Amino acid sequence: MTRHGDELTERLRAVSAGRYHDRHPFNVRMHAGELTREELRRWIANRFHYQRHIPVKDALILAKFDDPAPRRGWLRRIRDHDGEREGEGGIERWLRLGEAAGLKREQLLDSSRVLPGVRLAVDGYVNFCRLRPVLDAVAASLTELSAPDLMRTRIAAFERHYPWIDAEGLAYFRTRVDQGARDGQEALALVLEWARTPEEQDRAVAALAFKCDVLWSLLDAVERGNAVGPLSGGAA
Ligand code: PQQ
Repeated sequence: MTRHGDELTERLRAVSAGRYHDRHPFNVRMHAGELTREELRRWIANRFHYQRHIPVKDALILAKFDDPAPRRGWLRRIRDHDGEREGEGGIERWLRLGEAAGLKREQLLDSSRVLPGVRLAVDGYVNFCRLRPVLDAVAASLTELSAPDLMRTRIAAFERHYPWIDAEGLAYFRTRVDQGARDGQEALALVLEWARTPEEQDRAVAALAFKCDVLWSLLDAVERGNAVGPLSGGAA
């Protein structure tokens, strides 16, 4: 790798090391087995809001590519989440995780449990990818370089501390270990290719920091729960 590539990779890794949500108190409690059933269900229902918007933001990024090769790779991400047909893909696997945890899929699909702060965090990420140049939007996805380790920790924690969730419900996380690693490496190669000037490199680092903040804010809202008052229609 070129020297500029090494330096930028190092800067990006430093951002993740300091700000990635694996260190968020809610995740720390999840991994220690300290979450109640209700807290876990709240997390699953709210994280579904994030999951279902990932292919939307990926479609916005797709439209920014000029070349077929990155478009092909990015299209695969949308397929990973949406599946090739009904009943397949990451979104379906997340719905099954919800069911394994005792939630009805309608409770996830109707967004009735989505907290205001989660809505804003997800909107923030989608709009960032909608409005920013392709370099920034792709760099924001680089949290995925850290996600596989977190998935492994999470799978072990669920198996150990939350056996009431059927092991089959964990298929989402198992699939994401490899998908996340591959997606992260592909996105990193693009960012290293594109971010040549100091200004571009600063933008890539800032985009990753922003994305870490999105994930952190989402967990802040989940941790706080419904203390701000009932959600619209009292559906919570
Ligand atoms: N991040 C992206 C992205 O930004 O394109 C896509 C995903 C993540 C996923 O599909 C995930 O499942 C996912 N999961 C976690 C997690 O559960 O902690 C984190 C992240 C991430 O780091 O952005 C993603």
